Amino acid sequence: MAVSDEVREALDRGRPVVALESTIIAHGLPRPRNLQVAEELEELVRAGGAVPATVAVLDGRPHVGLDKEQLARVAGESGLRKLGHRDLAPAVAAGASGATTVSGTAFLAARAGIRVFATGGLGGVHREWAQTQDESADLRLLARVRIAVVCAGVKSVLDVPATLQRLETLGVGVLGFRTTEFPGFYLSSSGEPVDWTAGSAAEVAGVLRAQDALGGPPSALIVANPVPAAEQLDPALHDRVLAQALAACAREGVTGQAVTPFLLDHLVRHTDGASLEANVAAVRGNVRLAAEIATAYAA
Ligand code: PSU
Ligand code: MN
Repeated sequence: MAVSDEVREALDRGRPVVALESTIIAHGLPRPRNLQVAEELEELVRAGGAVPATVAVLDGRPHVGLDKEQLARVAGESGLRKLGHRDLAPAVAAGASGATTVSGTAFLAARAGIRVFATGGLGGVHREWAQTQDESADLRLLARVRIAVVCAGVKSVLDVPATLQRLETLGVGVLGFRTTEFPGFYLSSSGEPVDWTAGSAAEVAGVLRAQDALGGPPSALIVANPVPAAEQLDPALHDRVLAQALAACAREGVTGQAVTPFLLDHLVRHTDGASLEANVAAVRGNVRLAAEIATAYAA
């Protein structure tokens, strides 16, 4: 695993580091906007006083912390694979390149010693699970690594109550950030309650320290941070277009890894880009908060 010099030095000195995933860049956002967003997210981490560590696999080598050229490859290279945790070994052995999902990123970042990770929305239990058994590998992996994942909930294309239930079963903690309701990714709320709420980054850092002190088998902490109400997608538009997207997915027989990118892309195209703006707004907020949490934790 190649940990960049800057990230290595920060970790060695106990300075704050925030891991960022690359699937959202390579497969979740349209080009060329994706590269701008990738660069902006790294800048936001720096502005928050932390070091960004974007994670990806390049030519069979897992990287934690990318330079400008490597980031541009992730955003622009065609044929880049989508790598969950289980895909890492085959990709390394084959010398392949790919963007890492939440599960791939959380695994590599935790191995490097990073405690805080920011993304858009987690994967989870898909609607129609009873027929397809499609549950993102994100959930099980997060039950096994000690990392805080700052996200805007799980993507609203999923079955949110079922996903929350699975997180409970798997023993993954969920903390609402200044909210008592689980966020809805493009929407500020999913309408589902959360059991725990934190009011500040310092409070979240306190939970991380408590996890460290308790020890035992590691598990993640989901820090659920809503997109600001002013920047959310119009809920009526969201519900209407999502229903169409799910129908199109079923009609075109899209399955497996392709489902999430298909749905996200459908939403972007059929909301005139409004879902893209809500998605980017959510990720920005998560990255800012992650930098604050990493800073409070390092203090
Ligand atoms: N959040 C976004 N856009 C994305 C994803 C999350 O805003 O593209 C990605 C993440 O990498 C997540 C993955 O891990 O989608 C889940 O894919 P699947 O449902 O196939 O496990
Ligand atoms: Mn899946």
